[in-house]
Amino acid sequence: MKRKWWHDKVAYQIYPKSFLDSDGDGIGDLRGIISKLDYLKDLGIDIIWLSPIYQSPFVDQGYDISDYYKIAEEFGTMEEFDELLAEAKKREMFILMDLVVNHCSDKHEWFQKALEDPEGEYAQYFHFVQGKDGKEPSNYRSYFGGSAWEKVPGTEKYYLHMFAKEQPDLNWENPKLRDEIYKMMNWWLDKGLAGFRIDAIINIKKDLSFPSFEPDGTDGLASCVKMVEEVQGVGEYFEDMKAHTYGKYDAFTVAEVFNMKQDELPEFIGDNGHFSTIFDFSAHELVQGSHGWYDSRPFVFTDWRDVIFASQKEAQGIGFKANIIENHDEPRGASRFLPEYAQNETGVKMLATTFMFLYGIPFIYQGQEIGMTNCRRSDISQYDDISTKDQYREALQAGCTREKALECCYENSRDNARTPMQWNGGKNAGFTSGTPWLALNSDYRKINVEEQEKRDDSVLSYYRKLIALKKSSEFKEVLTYGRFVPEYEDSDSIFAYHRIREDGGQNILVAANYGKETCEIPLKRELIKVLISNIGEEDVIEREAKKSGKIKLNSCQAVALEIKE
Ligand code: TEU
Repeated sequence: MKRKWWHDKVAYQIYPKSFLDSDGDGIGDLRGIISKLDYLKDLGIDIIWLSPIYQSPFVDQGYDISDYYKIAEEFGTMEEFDELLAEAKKREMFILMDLVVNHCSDKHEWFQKALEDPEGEYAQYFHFVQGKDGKEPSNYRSYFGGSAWEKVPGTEKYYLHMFAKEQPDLNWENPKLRDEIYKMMNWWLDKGLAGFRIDAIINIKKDLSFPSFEPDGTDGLASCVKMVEEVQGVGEYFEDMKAHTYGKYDAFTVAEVFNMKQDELPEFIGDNGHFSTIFDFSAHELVQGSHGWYDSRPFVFTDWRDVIFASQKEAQGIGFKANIIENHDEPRGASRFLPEYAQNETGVKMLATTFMFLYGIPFIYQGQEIGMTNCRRSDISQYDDISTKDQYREALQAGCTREKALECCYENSRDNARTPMQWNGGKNAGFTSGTPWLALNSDYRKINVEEQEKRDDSVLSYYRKLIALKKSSEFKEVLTYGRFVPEYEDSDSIFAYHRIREDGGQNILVAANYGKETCEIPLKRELIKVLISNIGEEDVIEREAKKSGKIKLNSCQAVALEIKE
């Protein structure tokens, strides 16, 4: 495997709308981000991914772009963006923008022109398709519910939108459209962007015959995902895009890829893959219900461990995956992946330990570093997210009570991750001096950055230690390139693995006890050093372990040990 500049980096996702508001309009902004670069540097962050900051009507919170060359007024100006790039560069940090090119906004000039002349040039930028027998061309359900087809006014045609109807899908079959996209990408790369996080990219390839599928719900529709799963040839688009854009730069790309076909991983993230890396969603897919949030599968520790281990082994020797606990589409990991008895600082640190040393590039989502949690709402009107509203409706239609439907939102809503960042225990958690666009999680008086800055035993301090260890000159090599080897798999409460240097130089054992009871694990090799523990003093643990040849792990304890090879 070729070594790349980004292999040993730690990344952080900013959701700009909820990060920090500098001008009191209740919406986070670029100036807020600039003012926190030192905070992120101090945490140990190298790469920052900004969720979309382009001009947008915000129907899907910026994932509906109406001008790819403009910064949303809410967030600031292009001058401020340039300042952000320059300030990041000064600190040797890298900025990624979100590239959303499966679709744009219905307010984008291209779509407006297409509506004006549905037979004209710009209609070819989209999928304007003749209806069948006065109905939609096929029975696709969009990701956000309802048909994926919307009538083009004044015609018998429909346009395709796999997400909201305000997010028309772009027609990648059209070389003119592709050229426009490539021109735009290069324009941003030339500005000094380090690369892109690439949104919903597997969706760009369509089967232009748009076949209908067997309905999979009571609405008589079939998920549009079926078409994505069946269609072949998306890789040709990726190669074309890469050759015309980021392939010419030393750029970093992290793609959001669901529904990859079997055995395609080398094509995606191998040495000459389409992308630098793709997110590992295996833990998130594990709990997904077959219909929606109301039939989500319960979280089972051993299944979770199994899918992560499988994913780690799959990537090894091929390329790097981007590891996540949460993002702006997922609930908080502190609420999802921890049993109730572990939903506290100790448990959150355990989860962080498990995550940080996995093989791959860790992506931390804003607020994860202080252990932010899911947020309870008492009525659906308190949610903003388009997908949450749809899933709530779905749950009611499937016969759930209002309480049960709300519980599903508490457990799954994308708004869980989108509540404002908790900077301090004061008014609006220091996020804004105005009215926040989305209500805060009421736990901010307890969980916030300022309080955790003061404590050496806080989640934040612990994250700093983990990252520093991962990047330390002594352990960087093993924790970046070391082989991943699962350990103690026969236990149903231990999450443990080794990272072993290929040259035999070092062996790190990471072990965490997710169970309720204390347990002891026999050390199969001689202990050299306890590198970190979320409970107790490292040197005390080390002394005891050296004496007994065992490591005692309390409930929710996690350690990283250096052992003899
Ligand atoms: O998400 C793509 C996607 O497939 C989502 O539908 C995902 O499965 C879902 O949000 C999980 O709850 C991306 C963005 O990350 C998301 O925020 C956007 O809404 C979506 O694309 C459309 O741009």
